[in-house]
Amino acid sequence: MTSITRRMALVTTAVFAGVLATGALAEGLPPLKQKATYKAGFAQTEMNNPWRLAQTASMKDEAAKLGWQLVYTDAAGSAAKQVADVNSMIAQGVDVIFLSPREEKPLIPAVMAAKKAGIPVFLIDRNVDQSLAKPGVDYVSFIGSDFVLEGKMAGEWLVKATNGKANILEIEGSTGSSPANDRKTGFDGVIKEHPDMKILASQTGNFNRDEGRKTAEALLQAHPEANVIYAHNDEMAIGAISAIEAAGKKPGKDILIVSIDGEKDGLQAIIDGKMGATVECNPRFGPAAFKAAMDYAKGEKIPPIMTNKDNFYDVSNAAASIANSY
Ligand code: GYE
Repeated sequence: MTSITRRMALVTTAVFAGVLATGALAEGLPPLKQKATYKAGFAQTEMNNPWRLAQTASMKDEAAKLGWQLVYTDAAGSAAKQVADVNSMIAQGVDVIFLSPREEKPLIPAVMAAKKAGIPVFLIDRNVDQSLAKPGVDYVSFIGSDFVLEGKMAGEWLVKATNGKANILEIEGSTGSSPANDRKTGFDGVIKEHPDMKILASQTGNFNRDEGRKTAEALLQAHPEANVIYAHNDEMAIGAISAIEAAGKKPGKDILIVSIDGEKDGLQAIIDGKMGATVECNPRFGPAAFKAAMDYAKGEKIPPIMTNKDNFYDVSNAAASIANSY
């Protein structure tokens, strides 16, 4: 190394260290200054189920605990409204945005607009299409569950519970959302490896109890040979239980049910023998989300993907876990 290149290397290191100190990382992520308190935005997708209520409560509680101002919006199930909500947060000059993108593609412009406005974004719980907006580049990080793994765990439980023989109806989450896409990928991948397990039909129930009930009702009528329902969340599984009972069949006996979330009603259905198992998906994001933002402001390197560890519930632990559920 000549003395000039050595000096250039030193300068580069110093500049890099300087950038880190203000909280911006490589590749053009907006910085976050270290301050005593912040104005943060939280753009929620909808508030129509216990999972969402628990998530919002966790975010609001953590903001209050830290003394941060929270600009909270509820997109009421509309991706277009959620884009407008993020744009309004940008206009209000929030320091940082926590976003649960309702769907993978329609929220890309919102992520890009925040980046352009110099506001760091943390995606919590749901992701966007990572070929169009990249963690660590366009947004700081995705914090949430591994949805492919959740689907895989549900599938593996079902293989054991049915000895690899099943006629399955799949009730999908909201179309275009990352948990619906990935929970399908993970589950269907396991089922494909078992020639005596068939997915007879797969249709959305929009992560919603009543829509799940209606979808289950239609699918049960069309496929009387079905003996399993895999629902992408507990709310739709509970809806499916009503549909099964209305059809004069016994949930948990005539039709086995497996789902995802671990909400109180889901665990109760396991205790009651109506549901076989549910994979946990933890909605309590507050502590991890706000800590990630503060670490980012300190200049710490934030992993582009931070995966929550999820539990698994069946008859062996549902009763012991219900008190801590939501
Ligand atoms: O499973 C469901 C909710 O995005 C992971 O959305 C979340 C899912 C959760 O409405 O109940």
